Amino acid sequence: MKKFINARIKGQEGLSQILVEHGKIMAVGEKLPPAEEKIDLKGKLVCAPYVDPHLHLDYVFTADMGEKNGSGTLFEGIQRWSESKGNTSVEEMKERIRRGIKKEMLQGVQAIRTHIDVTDPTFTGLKAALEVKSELKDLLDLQIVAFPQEGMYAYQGGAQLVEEALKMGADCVGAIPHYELAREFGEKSIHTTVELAMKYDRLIDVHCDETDDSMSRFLELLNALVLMEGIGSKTAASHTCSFGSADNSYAFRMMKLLKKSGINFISCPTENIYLQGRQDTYPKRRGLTRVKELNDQGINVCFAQDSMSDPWYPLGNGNMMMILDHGIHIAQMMSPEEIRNALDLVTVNGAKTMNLADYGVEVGKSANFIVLDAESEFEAVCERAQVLASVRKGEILFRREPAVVTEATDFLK
Ligand code: 17E
Ligand code: FE2
Repeated sequence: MKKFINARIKGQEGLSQILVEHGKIMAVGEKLPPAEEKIDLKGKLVCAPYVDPHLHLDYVFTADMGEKNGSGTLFEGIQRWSESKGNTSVEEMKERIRRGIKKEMLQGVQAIRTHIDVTDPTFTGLKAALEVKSELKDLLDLQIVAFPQEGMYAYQGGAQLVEEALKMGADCVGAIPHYELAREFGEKSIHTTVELAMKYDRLIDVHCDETDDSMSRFLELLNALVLMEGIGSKTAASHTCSFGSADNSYAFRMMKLLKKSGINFISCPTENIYLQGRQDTYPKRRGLTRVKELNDQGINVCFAQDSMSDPWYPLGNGNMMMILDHGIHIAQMMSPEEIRNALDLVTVNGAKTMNLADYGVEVGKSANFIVLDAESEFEAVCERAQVLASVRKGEILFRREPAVVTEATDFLK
């Protein structure tokens, strides 16, 4: 038995104790029976671990691998990756994937959904990701999307490669309809995605309408199909940038249908504010989907990192608090209630999108949580609080000392 004391659990009043046995939360309360080991959390905010529901782990740290993405657009990013993706091996890929995961985990992430490019008949990325997933199974929930970066149809045999990847063990079906050579092929790829998900009983995560083109409306078809199959909650629409450019008369009608299916949304605020709007002069669009409005409707939305130094985006460090900070600014979500609930966008909402069952600081769940250097949700968000500890199945994955100011003048003490 182990007891964490002085925990300020997010959404609860006062300080709590958390009793852990065999990696599970046995009890949560003000005063619990003694345990052999006691860990003092010193009144800091405790919440369920960060979730990064959209990250391209096969691409991390490849920004310098080939020619630079001079235009800064999604499409040049795809071209640059295509030029250099043959120059790697499973071992090299595994080394980068581990490095990317380590960066995120040191920021309190314990669940990642990664898109792995399967438009590669050698399946280098998929083999590497599956091996790392199995290596880290006790430390991290890692979901793998069979993602056809160069298209299910634009790339010869792409749809077959996606199916093969599912047989090899990928958890989710991916697609990229806005990259297909004509709208009809984009639509066909959405039909194929849903068919494959039904055939192999997998989740769906589509790179959907990652463009400023307001007429890119593959979300409409994806939503309709998963609504009819009753698998909306197992489906995620990633990016959906064009929905931020769509006319209200269209968007308002869609909102009702999106709510009905229970589909999940993943927005990548730093990535899409950087990649989109590139063909605009001024006014320049923000490129994000309608995060605030979707959230207001009770539709599940979460934020993700997407990239760490790849041909699409040169920065990215796995710090979900930074993603959250950008996201709530770009989406204009700063009412007192929105700030109070902001952490949900990088925690529970991501977990819901990933269909994680064992998640949350609750009795019966695995003792997985993080400790933030703050005493309230407001302080955490306002100060971009650091993660002081990450606990997995009751074991400390790391602790971090808060930064200390030295040699302060009297006024600054
Ligand atoms: N590939 C893609 O299609 N879109 C992205 N945002 C990234 C990779 C990072
Ligand atoms: Fe992506």
